[in-house]
Amino acid sequence: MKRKVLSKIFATLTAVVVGTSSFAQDKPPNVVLILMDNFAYGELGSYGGGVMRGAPTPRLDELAAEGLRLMNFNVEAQCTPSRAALMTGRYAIRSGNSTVAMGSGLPYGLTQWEYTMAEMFSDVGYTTAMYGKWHLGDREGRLPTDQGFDEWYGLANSSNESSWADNDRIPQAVRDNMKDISVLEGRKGETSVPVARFDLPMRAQIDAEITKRAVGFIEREADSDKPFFLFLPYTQTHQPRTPHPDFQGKSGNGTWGDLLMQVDSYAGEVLDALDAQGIADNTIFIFTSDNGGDFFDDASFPGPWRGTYFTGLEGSLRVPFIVRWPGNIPAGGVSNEIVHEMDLLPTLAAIAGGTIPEDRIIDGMNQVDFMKGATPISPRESVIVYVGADLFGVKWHDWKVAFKENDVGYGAPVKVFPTPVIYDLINDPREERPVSRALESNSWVGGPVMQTLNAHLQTLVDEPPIATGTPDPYVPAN
Ligand SMILES: [Ca+2]
Ligand SMILES: [Ca+2]
Repeated sequence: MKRKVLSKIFATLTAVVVGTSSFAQDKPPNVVLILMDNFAYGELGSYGGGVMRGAPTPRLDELAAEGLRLMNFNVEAQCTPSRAALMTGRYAIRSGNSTVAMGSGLPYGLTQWEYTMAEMFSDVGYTTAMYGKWHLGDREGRLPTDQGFDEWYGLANSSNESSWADNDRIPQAVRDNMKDISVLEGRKGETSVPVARFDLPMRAQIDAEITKRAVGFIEREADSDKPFFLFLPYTQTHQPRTPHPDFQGKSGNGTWGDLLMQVDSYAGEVLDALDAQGIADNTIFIFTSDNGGDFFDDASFPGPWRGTYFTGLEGSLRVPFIVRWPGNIPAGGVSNEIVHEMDLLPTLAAIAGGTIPEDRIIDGMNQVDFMKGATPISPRESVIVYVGADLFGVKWHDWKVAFKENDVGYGAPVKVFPTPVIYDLINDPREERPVSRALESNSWVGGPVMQTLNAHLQTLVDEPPIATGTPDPYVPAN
């Protein structure tokens, strides 16, 4: 490791001596994007959790101190929609991914027509890899290597399938009709192949393997003349929650504390690999989550907010977001400005020199100036709140207008408000007081919110969403 750092310094010196600009300055930054699964807003120490949630999170707290920490970073409410929005820079309803797939047999995920973050990076010369949970399609043509990744390892679907592997209540006729539940591996242009049976013991192991592969990738790519995009959608802390044997029982506070230790430790291993290769300064490092916490009773702390994933509440939509880019993003920043995961595509494209398509609606906004501290204001004023294909409300600045509400993401009925309610997210962060002073003196909020919503609804008329289950090749009608 030391020798590599020295050789890098020597190469830089040589470049300066011979009068060319140094290689490190010319190369666009690498990007490491950690996407946790069902990891709620309040879990990290830097978000009010850590020891209070059973284990300190020193590595990720240090990362927050070195970078920018957002308090109003928004995502979609479920796994597949969130990943679709992240990858495409578009609300998930546009790509036919408004809900998680329920095994209908139709193809789900992204049509090849969608332009993903990985394709953007690939088109400007990045090496791209994904290790982890995809959940954007589970058949040939829909896997990560069909959408811009040079290689991948992990799960096509979600982690709950690990509990089906040895489930003796599944009738043989049903099992015969099920796909094998496997961990897959693949390279661009090749068929992905099963490399492990995805059962509960493997469930406990897979995030360690993801980390090992991430470290190996960084070691392999550090000296390349190409920058890299490394996407790490970890599989914990989605249910079933199973710490690796290395962490089982280590926190003394139960499964959640053990997992929190594991999450922080694995992120630390990836950070250490960047340091060891001497490339941390030229790497944008992002840590975030696909949606809020689980609805099962043994996990999920949304911090000051209320609700689980699969709801339209802030506890579903706001997740931790830390971005570090030394020398470019001021250290120690904290902001309550609205940013959405869809913004990452245009933001990272602007940094990497990529372009985003102009033949379709892109909802993401370029946040480079905001993240670099050139302005304290995010260009984003609003978020349309969907749960599935259902419109639940609109966030606009510090307000939310809700048309529908469910208190828990599963097994709870949806309340439909005959007249939309206004939540004041500054004074009522838990969204518990729909009839409050906010209604009396701030019903003006309805104006800008309804205008925002109408503009959004018009885009769905102008460019009809791709129907769920649409096969490839998809070609837009207009
Ligand atoms: Ca999720
Ligand atoms: Ca594509």
